[in-house]
Amino acid sequence: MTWTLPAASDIASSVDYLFYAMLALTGVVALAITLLIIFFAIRYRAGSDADRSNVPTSSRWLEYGWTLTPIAIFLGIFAWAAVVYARFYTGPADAMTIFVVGKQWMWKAEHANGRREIDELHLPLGQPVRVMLSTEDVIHSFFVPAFRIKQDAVPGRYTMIRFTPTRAGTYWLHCAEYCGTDHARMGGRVVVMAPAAFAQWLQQGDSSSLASRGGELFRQKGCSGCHAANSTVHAPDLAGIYGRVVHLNDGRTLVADEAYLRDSILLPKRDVVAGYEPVMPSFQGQLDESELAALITFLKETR
Ligand code: HEC
Ligand SMILES: [Cu+2]
Repeated sequence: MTWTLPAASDIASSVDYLFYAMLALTGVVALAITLLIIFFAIRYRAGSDADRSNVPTSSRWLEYGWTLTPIAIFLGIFAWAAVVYARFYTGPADAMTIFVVGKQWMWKAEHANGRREIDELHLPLGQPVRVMLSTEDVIHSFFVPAFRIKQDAVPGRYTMIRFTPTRAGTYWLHCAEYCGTDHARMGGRVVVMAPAAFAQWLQQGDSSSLASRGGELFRQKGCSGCHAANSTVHAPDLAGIYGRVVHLNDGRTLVADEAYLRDSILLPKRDVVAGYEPVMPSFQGQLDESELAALITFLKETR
């Protein structure tokens, strides 16, 4: 039996070190203040014979000390925490992307090969993972305590969190954002399996892959009518779009990631590519989260 949670991801112990360091620091400060209060209360109680003459009215060095020391400590904690925080969002490029959708009151996950699951998330041990989060209704928060990760799913956009599971086992998955009546029951489990067992698990079910479904949608929804090389409409070539640096009409430059591709499809007027007319229609309301994930995976894989 342990009184701590297992540390089951690559970032878990760095979060723990930070947490225990802050706990120790605030504990020491609280203890010191408490002891001083008790000491002064006894020493300067009414009627004590403590020396009250020649009280100093100012001390420059004391003031420097109690101003600069906390500043140094707080900035140090800030820098430390920022380094840990950045690890949630940066990582190896070969990470496996999983689309997870929050919905009152469940988590729906979809793997690249099309395998879907609800309130369960199977992951291979040691494989870097990127979870692309979205929601069909209100804000939810994807929380796996054993991994020390928590990330909000926000309406109308993708949010992302990355980690590598480092311990096989079954761990709790919760929703950590109050999201209505059954919020407390919204959750399930994350199952971290050996890579071979995971590969076997992934093959069960006969769904077609996200990329191939996306390719079909690309034709069905009329995207190919404009974006195909032989189209009469002047539209950008989408081959190799993912990760490309895109220059926009208004002078901004950004890198095409999932969030950008999503916005390009749902809010095409927002980021108009330089040199093109804003003629692309919005597909808001015509694609559900699963279809969007399929289209985006297809676009990621077109070369
Ligand atoms: C009526 C023609 C038309 C249709 C239909 C259309 N697009 Fe577009 N698309 C454009 C044009 C023109 C642009 C460039 C201007 C802009 O950014 O809005 C563009 C831009 C994009 C971009 C950004 C490209 C870049 O280089 O950054 C993506 C991604 C995209 N479209 C995907 C799609 C998808 C997916 C569909 C189908 C769901 C689709 N488009 C349907 C005309 C179209
Ligand atoms: Cu929720």
